[in-house]
Amino acid sequence: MSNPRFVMIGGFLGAGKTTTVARLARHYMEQGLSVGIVTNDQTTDLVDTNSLRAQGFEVGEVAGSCFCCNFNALTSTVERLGKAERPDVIIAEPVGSCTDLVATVVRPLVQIYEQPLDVAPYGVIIKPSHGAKILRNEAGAGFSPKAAYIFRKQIEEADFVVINRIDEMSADAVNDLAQRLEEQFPGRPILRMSAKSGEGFAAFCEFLEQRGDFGQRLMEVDYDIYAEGEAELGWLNSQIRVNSAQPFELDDLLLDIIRRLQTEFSTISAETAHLKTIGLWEGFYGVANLVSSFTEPELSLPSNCRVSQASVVVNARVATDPTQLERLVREVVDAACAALPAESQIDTLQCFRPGRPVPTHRILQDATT
Ligand SMILES: Nc1nc2c(ncn2[C@@H]2O[C@H](COP(=O)(O)OP(=O)(O)O)[C@@H](O)[C@H]2O)c(=O)[nH]1
Ligand SMILES: [Mg+2]
Repeated sequence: MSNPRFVMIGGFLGAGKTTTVARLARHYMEQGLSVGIVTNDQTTDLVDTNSLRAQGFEVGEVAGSCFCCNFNALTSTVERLGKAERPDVIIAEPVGSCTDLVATVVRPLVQIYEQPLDVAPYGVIIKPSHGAKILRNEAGAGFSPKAAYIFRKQIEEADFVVINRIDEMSADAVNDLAQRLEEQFPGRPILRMSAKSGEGFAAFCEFLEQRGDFGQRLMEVDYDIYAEGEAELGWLNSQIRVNSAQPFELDDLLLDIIRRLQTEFSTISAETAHLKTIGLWEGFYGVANLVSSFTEPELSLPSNCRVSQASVVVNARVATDPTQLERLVREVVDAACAALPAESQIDTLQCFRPGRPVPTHRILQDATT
């Protein structure tokens, strides 16, 4: 039997990684392959894990630190995937604020990990609303120069780059972005895709099938800038129980929470990297997202369901102080539930700035050099 294919999909917060992971998992399963997914976050209660599980995928989660800083948690989670035997394909989604993943995850998997994996080329997905500003060197682009540094490092180490969300863009805007990528990061193949509509997805899958000299780019990373860039974001995960005497539209509540948060953050001029929420009730689920301060909230996966109870998970990555972030999320959840009217009970809430990344391994040389 051949070794499991390991596909890691990188990209900044809100770029479209989870949407791509779900589409890719479905694509492999339609070919009769078994698939296991590994999600990752700085803490527990991750919307992505809930959403991918609700969609019926087998998901292992590394929570509490990123793949790079807890490499052994990644490999032990990979080993727990699959029932009787290892899955044919393992798809991994790292934390969106991580970089240096080739040195800290890809090479250690190839060179140190004792269970052989067939590691696919590493693709990095770009959210145009975020990437275009940074690549145009616009003032104030990408939260801060340090966060923009992380975005640039993500592209620098990629085997290939994917411009996502082309369904929303003019051909000129896509070409402009591609040209800037080519000029600033020469030599990386650039794909154009909509993870949502599926346009360009076949070419993406084809690229992932390639074998060759991937994961070879040597990259300097200033861990001080990287750590400070990550720490500029307030990070919040929370799980809430909602109960109402009268049935309510679950999707309306999810969108209302996101809309109210967007308003609060814009009032205090705090830039949003990604807000996401999932509502779950007896096999039904809905997901709402906001991927920047300058776009509209959207219902990414509608539940189309009226409920009187739900479990709601909220994840926020916003350039603001964690104390303020926690206060605003608590107020917004209260207000959105009171408006139904429904009672809300926050069961868990973690809010912090990500700590300095300290990778378990950092291999700067390819095995062949
Ligand atoms: N219009 C459009 N929206 C997308 C596309 N890919 C992802 N999204 C939306 O962008 C938001 C963030 O996507 P997600 O996959 O969670 O990003 P991640 O943070 O990188 O995992 C969700 O609302 C998705 O529905 C796309 O190709 N086009
Ligand atoms: Mg995700």
